[in-house]
Amino acid sequence: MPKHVVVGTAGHIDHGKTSLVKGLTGTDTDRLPEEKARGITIDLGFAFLEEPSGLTIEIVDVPGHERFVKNMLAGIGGIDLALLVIAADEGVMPQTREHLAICQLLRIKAGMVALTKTDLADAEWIELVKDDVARLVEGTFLAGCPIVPVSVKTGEGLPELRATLARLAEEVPGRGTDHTPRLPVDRVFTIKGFGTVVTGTLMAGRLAVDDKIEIFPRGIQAKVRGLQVHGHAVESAQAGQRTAVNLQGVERAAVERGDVVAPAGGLVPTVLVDGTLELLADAPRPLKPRDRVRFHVGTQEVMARVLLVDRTEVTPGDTTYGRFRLEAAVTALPGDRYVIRSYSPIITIGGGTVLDVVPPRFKRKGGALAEHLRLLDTAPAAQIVEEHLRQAGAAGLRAADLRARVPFGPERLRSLLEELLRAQAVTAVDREWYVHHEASDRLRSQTVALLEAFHAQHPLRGGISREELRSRAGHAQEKVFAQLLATLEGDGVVRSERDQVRLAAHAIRLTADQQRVVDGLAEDFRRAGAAPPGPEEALGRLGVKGTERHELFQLLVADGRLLRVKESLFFHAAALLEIRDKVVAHLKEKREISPADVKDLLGVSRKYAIPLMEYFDAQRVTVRQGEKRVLRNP
Ligand SMILES: Nc1nc2c(ncn2[C@@H]2O[C@H](COP(=O)(O)OP(=O)(O)O)[C@@H](O)[C@H]2O)c(=O)[nH]1
Ligand SMILES: [Mg+2]
Repeated sequence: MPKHVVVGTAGHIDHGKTSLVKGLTGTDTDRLPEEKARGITIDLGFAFLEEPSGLTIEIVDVPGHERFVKNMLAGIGGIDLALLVIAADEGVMPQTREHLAICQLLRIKAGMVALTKTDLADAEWIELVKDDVARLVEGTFLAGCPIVPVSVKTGEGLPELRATLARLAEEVPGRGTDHTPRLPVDRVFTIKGFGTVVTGTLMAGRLAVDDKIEIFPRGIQAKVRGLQVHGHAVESAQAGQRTAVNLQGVERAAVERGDVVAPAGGLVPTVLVDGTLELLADAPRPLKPRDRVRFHVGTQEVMARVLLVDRTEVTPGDTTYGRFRLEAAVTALPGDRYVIRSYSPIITIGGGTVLDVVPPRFKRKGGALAEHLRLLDTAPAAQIVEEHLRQAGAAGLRAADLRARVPFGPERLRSLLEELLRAQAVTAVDREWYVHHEASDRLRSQTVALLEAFHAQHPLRGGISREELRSRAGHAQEKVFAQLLATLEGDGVVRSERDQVRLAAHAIRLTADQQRVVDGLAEDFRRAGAAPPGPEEALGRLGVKGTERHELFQLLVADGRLLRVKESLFFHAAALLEIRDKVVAHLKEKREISPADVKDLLGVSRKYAIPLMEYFDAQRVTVRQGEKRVLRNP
C-alpha cells in the first residue's frame, strides 16, 4: 500500500506558509476570492507532493491570523507532521507560540521548522533566530528538530527543505488498519449533477464506493456515491488521504464542517465528554468549574462548560481530569486529543485526551468518577473494556456499542473480550451481549431474593410471571434475563412452567383449614357439573368470604382444576371435559347444535349454554354458523 503522510503548516500570519506551500507544490492554497483580495489565508488550503518513492505528502495549509485559529484547529487534527513556519526577519511571534502549543496539545508526533524569508535577513541574524527557535521548541515534540532556512523568493534552501520533509515523512509509522474509518468533514460543497460533496482527511481505515455511512452527530444515513483523491475518481480511499466523498441523497444544508462521516452506527454522538485535562503553563488564569470554553475535537468546535472531577480549580501547568458539558453534540473516540480555548479572550488554554464519550452517572461527591477516569487513563486495555462493562451493569453492552466507546479497533476489542471471557470477568449472551460478572452475579442474587420475597408474601401462589419478575429485577435486559433464568433452571434453583417462575424449593403448604376449603371448592364444582356455582357463593358455602380473586380459589385456577369459561364463570376441569365429549358426540351424530340443543343435552339454562358454546368456539372445537355450531374438524 502506498503511504500517505499528512503535513500541516503552522505559524504566525505573513511568515510565508502559503508561499512556501506554493514553492514546494506549485499550488496556491489561497483559493477564496476574499483570500486573494486580502492576501491572507482565512480557511484551510490543500496541496500535495508526490515523492519518487511512491510516498504522497498531503499538505494542509492553515491560516495564521489569530481570528482564524478555529479554522487552523479544524485542519490540524489529523496531521502526522507539523511544518512550523517562522519568518527569519520577524522571529517568534504570538501565533508561532499558540500554534506550537496546539500541535503539542494534539500530540503531533514530529515535524520541523522552516525559517523563511532568509533573503530579508543577514547570516548573523539568522543564527540568532535559529537559537531563539531552538529554545522555543525545547521540551516540546519539536525539540532538536531540523530547522531549515529557506527563501521562496530566491529559491535558496527549498530543495533541502523538501528533502528534510520527505525524510521525516518516510519515518512516520504507517497508520494502523484496525480502526473504525472516520472522516472529519472540513469542507462541504455541491457539484452540479452530483450533489453534495464533503472533504476531509481520512483519519483511519478505508472508505469505499457504495459504503453505507452515517453523518455524525446528525444521524443522517447515506451511501458513498463516489470518491475522489487529488481530483481523480477512486474506488476506495485509505487512511491519511485527502478524500472527497460524494454523498447520495444528502442535502448540502444537512452537513457542516465538524461533522464526521463513518460507517452507519459506528460512533456515538455525545454532549458529555470526560477526559484528561491539562491547562497550559501560560494560561492567563486558573480554570474553574462551570467556566465556559470552546471545545475543539476533530474538525468540530462547540461551546462547553467545564466540570472538575477532583478539585475546585486547575492552576496553569496542572493536569487533572475534567468533564465537558457540551452545548451541541460532538462525535469523538476515546484516545482522541482535544483543545480548549477560553471564551474571552479567545486564546488556547489547554486540552487533553478524550477518555469516555458515554460517561456513567456518578454522585457528584466522592472519588468514584476520578477512580473511573484514572482507570480509563492508565489501566491495561482489557481492564478498560472491563470497566465499561462494569459500569453498564446488568444491561450489558453489545460489542458494537463498546466499539464506539473504547480507544481500540474492532479486532483488538474482539480479542480483549475473548480474554475477559476466558478469565470469567464477563459473560456473553447470544455471543452478542456482554455483561460483567459482578452485574450478572448481582442480578442472579437479586432474582433469587425477589422469588423468595414473592413466595413469602404469596405462599399460596405457585409462582410469579416471568415478565413481572424481570420488571422487578430492574427491567433487566431481555436476553440477559432469559439466559439468567435458563442458568438458574439448569442449576436446579428455579423452575419455570409456562410463563410462571418459582424457586425449585417452593411448595404450596396449606393449613388444615385451607386444605378443607380447597378440597371443598373442588368437590362443589365437580358435583355441580354443567351448572357450577359462582365463586362467591361456593366460597360462602365453606364459610369463606371472597370472590374468584381469593387466593384459595386462585390456587385451583392456577393448578388447572378450575377453568375459566367467562368472567366469573368457572367449571371443574373434569366436568368441562365431559361436557365437551357430549357436545362433540352430539355433533358427530347431528352435524350441528343449537343453543336449545345444548340446554337440553346438559340440562342447563341459557346462562351456562351460551358461554359454553362461545368457549368451545374459542377453543377451536366448534365453528359458529348463524345461531348454530358445527364441528371445526369433522
Ligand atoms: N522576501 C520574501 N517574501 C516572502 C517570502 N515568502 C513569503 N513572502 C511574502 O510574505 C507575505 C506573506 O506570505 P504568505 O505566504 O501569505 O504568509 P502566510 O500568512 O504565513 O501564509 C507575502 O507578501 C509573500 O510574498 C520569502 O521567502 N521572501
Ligand atoms: Mg497563508
